[in-house]
Formats: sequence, structure tokens, C-alpha cells
Amino acid sequence: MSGEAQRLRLDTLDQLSGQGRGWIGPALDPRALRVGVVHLGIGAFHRAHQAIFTELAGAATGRDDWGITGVTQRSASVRDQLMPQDGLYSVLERGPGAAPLRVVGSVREVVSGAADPAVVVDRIADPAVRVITLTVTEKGYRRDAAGRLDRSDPQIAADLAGRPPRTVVGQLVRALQRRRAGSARPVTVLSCDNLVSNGEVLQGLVHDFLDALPSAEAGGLADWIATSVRFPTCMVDRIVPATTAEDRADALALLGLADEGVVVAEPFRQWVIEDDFAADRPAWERAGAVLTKDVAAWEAVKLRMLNATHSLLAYLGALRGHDTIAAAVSDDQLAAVAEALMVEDVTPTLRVPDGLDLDDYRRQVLKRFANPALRHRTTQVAMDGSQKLPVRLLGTVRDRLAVGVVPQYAALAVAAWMAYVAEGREARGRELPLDDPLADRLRAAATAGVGDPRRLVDSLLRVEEIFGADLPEHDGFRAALIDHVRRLAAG
Ligand code: CS2
Repeated sequence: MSGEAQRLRLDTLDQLSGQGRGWIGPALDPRALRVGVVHLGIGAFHRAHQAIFTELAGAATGRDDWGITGVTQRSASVRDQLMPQDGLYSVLERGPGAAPLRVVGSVREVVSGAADPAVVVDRIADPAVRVITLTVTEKGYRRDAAGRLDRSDPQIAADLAGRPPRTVVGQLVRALQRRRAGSARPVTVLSCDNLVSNGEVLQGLVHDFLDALPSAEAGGLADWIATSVRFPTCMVDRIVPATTAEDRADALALLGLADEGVVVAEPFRQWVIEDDFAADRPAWERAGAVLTKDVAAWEAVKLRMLNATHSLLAYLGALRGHDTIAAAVSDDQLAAVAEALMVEDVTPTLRVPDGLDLDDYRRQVLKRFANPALRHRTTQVAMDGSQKLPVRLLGTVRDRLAVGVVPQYAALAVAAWMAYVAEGREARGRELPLDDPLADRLRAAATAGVGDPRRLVDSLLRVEEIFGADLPEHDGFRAALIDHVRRLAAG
């Protein structure tokens, strides 16, 4: 069907403008937009989140200088979807309160970081660009067990050796180097990934990269970065499942045009940003974002309540044969443990931000997960567990252990991940994919513990990048894990 239909493009959009039935057009004229933001990692999340905030902020303030250049990191598929559409795509909200399909025009260009690394450096160095945003997922930061830049990573080593950069930190440092030598205009780098203190983490990695360069190359750059570049922290929130063929068919029906770049999202979206910018920025607060000096409390609430519970439901749900998060949370037993994780283990560790009602937040999280229209797959959320567990669950575990309490539900979530890794199959025998940068090591560790919960827990606990040196030494935590893995294996 989509082979016959016209594609969404600037000229076809014009033909349709004014009809506005099941859809809303771009809030700003995309043709008039100039690029002011470079976004690294243009996946579905960026398109359903920052790109919309940026477009609405531009529209609210009548500014036409906040267009976006998106950079794909590994696969060039987003470039191939969006460039034939002049960067246009639509966002299809699903669930209670869903708005009409929205065509977004803020993305003006998509560059493949793998195919055109020099172009990425040029764009970031462009003096018209004042903000660089990132959603490159946890693994895109390439950190070692101590949380520093992993210099043993061959891609990092290759970037350090001076090839046109391919890693995110390499792209940033090489482009900042170029920028300093050119306009030397200040710029802000805004990480939007689910990491604790994402801005500070990224700033640390940039400095690790600089420290590893010969001093002649790094000379003066660190000082310039200290005075001219800011790395604010922010918390982002919107559930954005992977797009399916059915979603594309629905977009086609609503638009009368084929949109290969459509993204699906829940109606909810939230963005809390540390107000610390080196230069100009889009007035995101005019689009509903919160600019504040205190992001940490918001970030902890989101990562420890929402993301941790998401992971718990993903592993337990997948093991029980639930395909989607909505199906998992409609399983009464799983809903009860999700609630208990938030109430018993997480809540005592949180500092509640001003103006937030935590009980209400918890209920909203469960309601959002229950949205059946989203079809967010448990195996999608289960991806990259080695990167997600420390951020989402192990902070809670450490905080509770420090006050002498073994957090049973957080331990259950970790045990469910262990069972997921070890079993590789759900209740009905279907295979569970292990999509994780440490997959080979995890598989080897799990094989060592086959059929023996104690050995399984011990061998996985020894993966230091995940559990550090401290957690394997904690007898109470280890015993809780063994107990939960045993029960999960017994079904
Ligand atoms: C999810 C997140 O895939 C995952 O791991 O937990 O992507 C989650 O949907 C978002 O963080 C919600 O803001």
C-alpha cells in the first residue's frame, strides 16, 4: 500500500495544508527554519520528545533559528526514512487523551554519523549551533566498570588516534576542538539519556578523552571548555515504543501520505532541565518543560520509580510469556510487586521534589504502563540490562543496604534479570532475545550456573561493570537473589 501512496514531504504537505482532519501540521514553517541544534542519536525517542518541545518553543516565541540537525549513530535507517521526506515525520499518540496525529517539521537534516563523520564535526562546530542534545542510550557513553571513559574500547582508541570520530565522546571532543579554533562561540551540551547526573557524567567523559590525548592536541581545549561549554543535567520522560508496520499503516490512513518516519508515543511527556546554559537556548519552558536548578531529585524519582519498575515488569513479564508491558501490569501478581517495589524499596530512598505528590506519581506510572494501545514490548524494555540495572535498581539496593535493609523487590527485579539471561526462554518455550553489549560474557556466566541458582547468582554477580566490587560481598543481598532465582526457576 505504502508503495503506491505519495510520501510525506514539504511539497505534499502543502497540498494537504488546511484540510486538518485527523492531523495537525508543523507548528512552524519548516522551510523558514535554520538549524540551531545538533542532536546526536536521532531515534524514535528524540523525535517524540525534544524535537516536539523545540518546535513548540520556536512557535511560541516566533523564532525560526531552532531547527535541528539529527545524527544517527550506528544504523543510517532514520536518515533513509527522513531525508526523502525533507525531515518531516509524524507523531502518533496512542491511549487515553491522545491528540491528533502531529506532523513535526523541526528536524531539518539527518546525517549518518557512521557514513559522514566529518559532517558531524562540521555541524557541531557551526557557530549558528548553540545547543547539542543527545539520546545515545546508556551504552553510547562507553564507560568502564569505574564509570570512566573505557579506553580499552577499540572504537574509543580509534577516535583517540585521530580518525574522523565515530563515538559520541569522540565526536564531541573533535567538534569542540574545531569550534574553538573557529568561532570559539560558547555552546551547551545536553545529555537526555537515562543516566544518573547525565550532564556531569558526559562532562567527565569529555575530560577523560582530553586527558588521553597528547598534550599538544589537548592544549588549551580543557580551559576553553571550562569557560565556554556547559553540560546541564536533565530528566526526560515519555514512553515511545518501537514503530511497527501497523503504526505506519495507521499514519498512512490518517495523513493520506506514506510516512516511513512515524513514531508512536503515549500522550504524556515531561522534561526537567537544569538551567545552566552557555548561550542561547530554545524557550522550552514555553512548551511545558521545567527549567530548574535542582534536577537531581526529579531524576532519581523518574529512574528509580518509573524505569526500575519498567525493568521489573519487563523481565518478570517476559518470563511469564507477556508480550507487552500493558499485559504484564494487568497480571495482578506483577502489578502487586511493581507497586511494592516503589512503595517499600524505592520511596524511602527518595528526596521528593517540590510540588510532586509521590503517591500520585506512582499511580500515574502504573496507569501509563497499563496503556494497552501502546503495545510496548517487554523484550524491548529488557534490552541492555547490563547498562540499565545499575542506574535503575542498584542505587536503591545500595541505599537500602546502607541502612541495614535488604530490599526484597529490587532484589527480585535483579533476580528476574538473571533468570531472563539464564533461561533464554519464556513460560511457553518461546525464545527471549539477549540484546546487550555484554551478551557474550553474560551468556558465559549464565552457562557456568546452569541449573544451580547459587552458582548462577555468584557468576553473574561477579560481572563488575554491573555490580561493582561491593555487591557480591553482601551476604544478605546475595541470599535474597539466590532465593528469588530459585523461586523463579520453580515457576
Ligand atoms: C524504558 C524507557 O526501554 C526502556 O528501558 O524503561 O525507555 C522508558 O520508556 C522511558 O525512559 C520513559 O521515559
